[in-house]
Amino acid sequence: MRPHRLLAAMLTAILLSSAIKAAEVLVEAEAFADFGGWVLDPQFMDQMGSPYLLAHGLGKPVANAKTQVDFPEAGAYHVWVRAKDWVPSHHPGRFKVLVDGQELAETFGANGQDWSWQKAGPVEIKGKKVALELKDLTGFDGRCDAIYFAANKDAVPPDKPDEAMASWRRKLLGLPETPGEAGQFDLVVVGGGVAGTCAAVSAARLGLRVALVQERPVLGGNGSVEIGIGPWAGVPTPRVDEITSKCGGNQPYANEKNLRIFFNMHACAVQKVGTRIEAVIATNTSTGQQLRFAAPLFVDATGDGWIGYWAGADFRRGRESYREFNESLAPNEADQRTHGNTVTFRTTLAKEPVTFPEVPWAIEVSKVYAQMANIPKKQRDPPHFWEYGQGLDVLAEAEAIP
Ligand SMILES: Cc1cc2nc3c(=O)[nH]c(=O)nc-3n(C[C@H](O)[C@H](O)[C@H](O)COP(=O)(O)OP(=O)(O)OC[C@H]3O[C@@H](n4cnc5c(N)ncnc54)[C@H](O)[C@@H]3O)c2cc1C
Ligand SMILES: [Ca+2]
Repeated sequence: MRPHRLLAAMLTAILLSSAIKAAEVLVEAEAFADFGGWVLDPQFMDQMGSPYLLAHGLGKPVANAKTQVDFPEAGAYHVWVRAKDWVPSHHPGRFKVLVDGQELAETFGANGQDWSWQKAGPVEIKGKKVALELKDLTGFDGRCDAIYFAANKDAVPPDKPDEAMASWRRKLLGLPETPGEAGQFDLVVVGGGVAGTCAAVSAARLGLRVALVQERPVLGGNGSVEIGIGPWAGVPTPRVDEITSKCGGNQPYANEKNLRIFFNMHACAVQKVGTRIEAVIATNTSTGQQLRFAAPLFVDATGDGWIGYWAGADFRRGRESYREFNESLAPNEADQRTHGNTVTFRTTLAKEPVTFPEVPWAIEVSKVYAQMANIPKKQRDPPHFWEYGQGLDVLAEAEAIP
């Protein structure tokens, strides 16, 4: 063999071996083909970095989530699972991972940490098609973000939910760094609650080409079938009712020729020229695919002012001092407090006594509910919900407000 051919062959061998060494596979839990009894939760992707699967079984372990994944090579891989131990004192959200039917020895959601990668394995991957399963052990809200397999034993997945982690995910998932173009619109409405839906439908009927970007699979926001707090004005609102009455399904407004609804798309950033918003970037909550929505006009109907915030608009939150607007009921000093979240629950009367699982980590309802004792009886709502989280940041700490 001539020297340069030998060199080329050696180089190829080195490159091949490093390619095999570097073999790595990222599986997003939200991309599982069959969620079983787990549910997709994309609510906190801006805070913790990605949608995840949640095992919400009210104390009964939910059915396994299952999928099949293509591997580049058979061989030994080190496994990492990103999970959250949501009550470190009790580890209620524990789960297992099965690789080709074999349960890994490690238990996840029990390492005493917030969102973190937990190392497991190594595992021997025998073929190029690998079956994965998430097995819930408790029915108490186990959370799995992703599973990472690396042939290189020194590979460590990024822990901080920042742009570097997002870019690492895109690379491993084979997604482009630059978002695809969603199309050109006259108006982009972000958020498909009552406000966004009414704005989008009205604008489309007035002749604008409208994109409605909604992170959930249905419209309606707080008033949707998912939450159930419909709009109520105390006076008839037939035009709003006509629009919101269609919010339940996933194919509403098929006949509005100027309106395109993009479901399961979570807006996550804006692009600006000077002080003007040029486009909104949104991420698909199952595939991670990103789209760019360009328009001369945008409506921020996210309910929390996210688009304005990302664009750098002035904002304020919390309560101002009574001195600012001369309001007698406002506090002496300004603070960061906001309205908490409402926890709604439904009860039915059983015919005979029923057992209730032990939940030693739960907040005692009687204590919290007792806070309402100061409110005159007539003004109290019926006892089917209470509010929690007033002392917390309802955006940054939303996951701590179950
Ligand atoms: C407990 C409770 C009781 C209430 N009672 C009443 C009442 O009796 N009468 C009444 O009129 N009002 C009531 N309201 C208020 C009413 O629900 C809200 O004012 C109304 O829902 C606000 O509508 P919205 O469209 O602005 O926001 P939302 O309903 O919050 O909708 C925002 C939508 O935007 C989506 N979204 C958010 N961020 C993004 C993003 N980054 N990308 C894509 N989509 C995004 C959300 O998923 C949501 O679907 C109540 C609210 C609560 C919480
Ligand atoms: Ca994920």
